Amino acid sequence: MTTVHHRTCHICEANCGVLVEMEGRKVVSIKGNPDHVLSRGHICPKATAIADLQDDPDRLRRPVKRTDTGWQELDWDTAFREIAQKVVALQDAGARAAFYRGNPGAHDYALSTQSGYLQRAVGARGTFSASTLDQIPHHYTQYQMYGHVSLAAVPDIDRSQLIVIVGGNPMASNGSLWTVPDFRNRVKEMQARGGRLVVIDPRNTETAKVADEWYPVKPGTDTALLAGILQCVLADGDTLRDGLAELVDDSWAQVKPAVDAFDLDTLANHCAVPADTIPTLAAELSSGKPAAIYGRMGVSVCEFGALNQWLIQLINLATGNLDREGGTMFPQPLLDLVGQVGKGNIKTVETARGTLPSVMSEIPTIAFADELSRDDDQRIRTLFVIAGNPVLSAPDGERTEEALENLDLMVSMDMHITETSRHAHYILPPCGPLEKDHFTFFFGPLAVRNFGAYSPPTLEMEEGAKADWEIAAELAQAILAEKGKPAPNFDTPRERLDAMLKASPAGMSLAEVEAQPNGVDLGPLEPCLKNRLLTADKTLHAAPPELLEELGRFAGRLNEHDEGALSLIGRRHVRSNNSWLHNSKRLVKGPDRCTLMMHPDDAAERGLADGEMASVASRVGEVEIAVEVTEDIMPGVVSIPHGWGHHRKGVSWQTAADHAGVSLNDLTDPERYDRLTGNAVLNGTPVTVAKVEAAVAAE
Ligand SMILES: Nc1nc2c(c(=O)[nH]1)N[C@H]1C(S)=C(S)[C@@H](COP(=O)(O)OP(=O)(O)OC[C@H]3O[C@@H](n4cnc5c(=O)[nH]c(N)nc54)[C@H](O)[C@@H]3O)O[C@H]1N2
Ligand SMILES: Nc1nc2c(c(=O)[nH]1)N[C@H]1C(S)=C(S)[C@@H](COP(=O)(O)OP(=O)(O)OC[C@H]3O[C@@H](n4cnc5c(=O)[nH]c(N)nc54)[C@H](O)[C@@H]3O)O[C@H]1N2
Ligand code: SF4
Ligand SMILES: [Mo]
Repeated sequence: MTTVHHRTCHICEANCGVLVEMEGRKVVSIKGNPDHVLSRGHICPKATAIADLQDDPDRLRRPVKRTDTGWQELDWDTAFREIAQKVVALQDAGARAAFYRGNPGAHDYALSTQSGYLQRAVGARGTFSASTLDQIPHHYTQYQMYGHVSLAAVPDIDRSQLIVIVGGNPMASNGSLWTVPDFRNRVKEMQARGGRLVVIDPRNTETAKVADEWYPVKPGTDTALLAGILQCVLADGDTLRDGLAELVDDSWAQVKPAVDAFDLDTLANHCAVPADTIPTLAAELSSGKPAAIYGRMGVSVCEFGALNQWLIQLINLATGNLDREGGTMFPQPLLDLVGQVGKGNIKTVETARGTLPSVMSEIPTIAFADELSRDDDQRIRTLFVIAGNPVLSAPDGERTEEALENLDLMVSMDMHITETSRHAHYILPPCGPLEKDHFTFFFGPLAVRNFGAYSPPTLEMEEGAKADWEIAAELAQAILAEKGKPAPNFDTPRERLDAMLKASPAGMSLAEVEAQPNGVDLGPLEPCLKNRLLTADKTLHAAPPELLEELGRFAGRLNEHDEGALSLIGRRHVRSNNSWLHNSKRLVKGPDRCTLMMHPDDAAERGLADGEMASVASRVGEVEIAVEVTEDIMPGVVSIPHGWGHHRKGVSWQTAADHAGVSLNDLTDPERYDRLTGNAVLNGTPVTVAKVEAAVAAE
């Protein structure tokens, strides 16, 4: 007898509804849920791999401790007690403690509601996280313009007639800071009503291939394109449409002169797009039909990430598309996170690298290895890594690995012995993915409809297993007990969720939400900016001084070129997820995906043929990798996917190790970062590429 369970897939931001068919504890099938209010039956190949994660024979089931003779299993109480004793002894010795939080934590509402307890018990100051390798420029810009780090405007694709995607690849990523499951069909529907998709990307991506137009752009130069589009949009005057004009502050008057200072040909030259592209895109975006411009990783993880996100907001504003049906709008989800968490902050932090920006109390991860290896009393000696793999995800992985060896105590919450957790003293593994519940916590505020969905655990917890949140809460209690302090009253995640749901405008209880297993649909997005602005004076801050100044700094870069070097960018694939799905046989099957994509002209110049080995070198490292010669990448640019490099000794994911690949981040350079936000620069790394001569290789 099989039973069918409704769930939300927890792997990526699309939050698809799935139907999991079970026979006892065996997964019979995982299918898209056609009745799900947001995903309408869509899933991608990663959803079926949830079964592989659940049943992964390499997954840790009990806490382990690193000893001279290898990893030793412990029971939970012993693990918690030993860790608590060490944490407190280090605290008493005045040792600095820190956290690194990885991406999967953002997909676990329960852990998100509890990990603060653990961080306070450990006394960790500030946090490193995957966010400063990712989306911090968005938070910075949203805070500056709208008054809250999480107040995001997303393209209303279901009613749009034109979407311009700059540096995003939703056909592979399934959308980011834009929860848009079933992207492919939503694009088809837009095209069927006469709408168009335009993609600006150095690579002819999976998204570019379903688009109506693709414009290659030189990595790291989009600011020129965006400033040019804005200049053209404002050429006939900067009058804002009714409804927006009254929301925008006086600084708007400074925008037009700032962008008029640029020469359009110089801008076009800088980003290497054909000269007429800029005015054409500007005209289309301001034609009056509902349209949106959206930018993601390609324009975030670069030197002018915040500047780019600001210009994107300004283009949507200037063309009248902000807060308009079919343009970009601010979701009003079932759980109103924006209304219930603080506005965030923009500060600075002192590090071994000097003063760096600190957005949302983050310490930029570009400084992670430095803070672990500094030689004063501020060196980090206690480190907790929660669902993260910074050895593969942060710039200069080899240096990160060396730095992790300096720690007095490292604890990883992870279900695998990974490139990172193999350096830990203790690894605390969570239960399987089907044993936990799920809520669309951070993604309702980014979704293309006003929505939310809760799913209960599909399976009962295996004997002796714990969810991430329980590990965090119980370890926090053990530390407090070790200090002789009373344990505070912890709300369970479900209690917190219920309270937050009831306090939201929709006002539903968790029980009511749970009664709708296909998700709760509150309808399409609606204009609402007037009531949402959270700046002190409740206006939209069009031209914050820091961003205007940054535009000036960019102007000084206009004629700089890295002579001779190739520009290295990353890429994502629909069957990978950052570093951690390579242990699923069904996801890694087929030809090797960790290749160096290179344009035929660049390959010919170096005597490289398809499949031959090349050595790729940057300022920080060198890797050897097979070349994939393809017209799908523009000349002068090469690409390696990130999240590979599983050849490191002692990892537990055997299938991943058999498909090791190389780590892109052994080449990326932590010296490169966004000056406004501290976010890492992960694309546009200058590299040289040379053929690996067989004779040399054999020596
Ligand atoms: N060059 C380059 N580097 C990049 C990027 C890029 O585009 N280019 N992208 C960046 C981005 S956007 C991100 S978000 C980061 C990601 O960076 P990280 O979050 O540091 O890395 P992940 O690969 O997501 O690793 C997640 C880890 O969590 C574990 N894990 C998975 N699920 C769970 C769970 O439920 N509980 C626990 N406790 N552990 C779990 C996995 O085994 C894995 O070890 O990488 C960044 N790095
Ligand atoms: N299948 C899959 N899905 C994922 C993930 C995954 O690893 N695999 N990761 C998840 C995570 S953590 C995130 S943050 C999202 C990311 O979601 P996206 O941002 O949509 O995904 P990326 O593939 O990083 O897309 C960035 C695009 O920018 C391009 N690019 C690089 N440099 C430049 C540049 O200078 N200018 C321009 N215009 N383009 C540039 C790249 O070629 C690439 O196509 O995806 C999420 N979803
Ligand atoms: S698109 Fe994302 S949420 Fe949807 S099935 Fe794939 S991994 Fe899961
Ligand atoms: Mo990410």
